[in-house]
Amino acid sequence: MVTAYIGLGSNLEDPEQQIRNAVGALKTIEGTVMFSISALYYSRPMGPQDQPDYMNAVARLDTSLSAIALLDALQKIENQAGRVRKDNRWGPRVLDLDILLYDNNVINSERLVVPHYGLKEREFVLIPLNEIAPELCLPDGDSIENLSKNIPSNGLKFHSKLS
Ligand code: A4P
Ligand code: MG
Repeated sequence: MVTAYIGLGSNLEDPEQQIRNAVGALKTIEGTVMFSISALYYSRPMGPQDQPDYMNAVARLDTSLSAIALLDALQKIENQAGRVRKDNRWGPRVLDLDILLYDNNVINSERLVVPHYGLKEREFVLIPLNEIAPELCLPDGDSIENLSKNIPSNGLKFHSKLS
């Protein structure tokens, strides 16, 4: 089994419900168990500002799937939530599921870059990740606890517990 961390985000069509539904769907991925889930956080949009605030959370999954098979499963869940991929970078979305970490693996393929390229700069990833895995280190040795301590909170707000 491999430990993977997944970033969940939504800012359209009842984001809280979208994240709750996605958590339910993550639990049904074959060969996978959800070990833990952070609280739900409100965050200011990164990227274009003319879009609603986001809800974000981070889940820890233990999985026997390869990284690509896990990505396929996540994209299926995004599609089932009605996600339509548009060209506007960082635009609003019903559901975004990103693989943040896949054990200590470094992956640089056409479809998959792990650790996720924005992990170290995003308070809405680091703070929920630190909530569930403060002891975690990235493949380059950086500690999640240090990264999350040093990131400006940018208005990130606890919303509610998910579990
Ligand atoms: N891909 C490569 N690596 C990964 C990975 N580690 N996990 C590829 C998931 N997918 C990965 O993704 C585009 C392609 O990235 C996929 O087909 C996959 O093969 P996408 O989900 O279709 O597009 P995207 O998410 O719009 O692109 P991008 O650039 O990854 O967006 P981001 O960086 O995820 O940003 N503000 C707040 N507050 N909270 C948010 O959650 N999210 C975004 C999206 C913008 N602003 C936000 C938030
Ligand atoms: Mg994405």
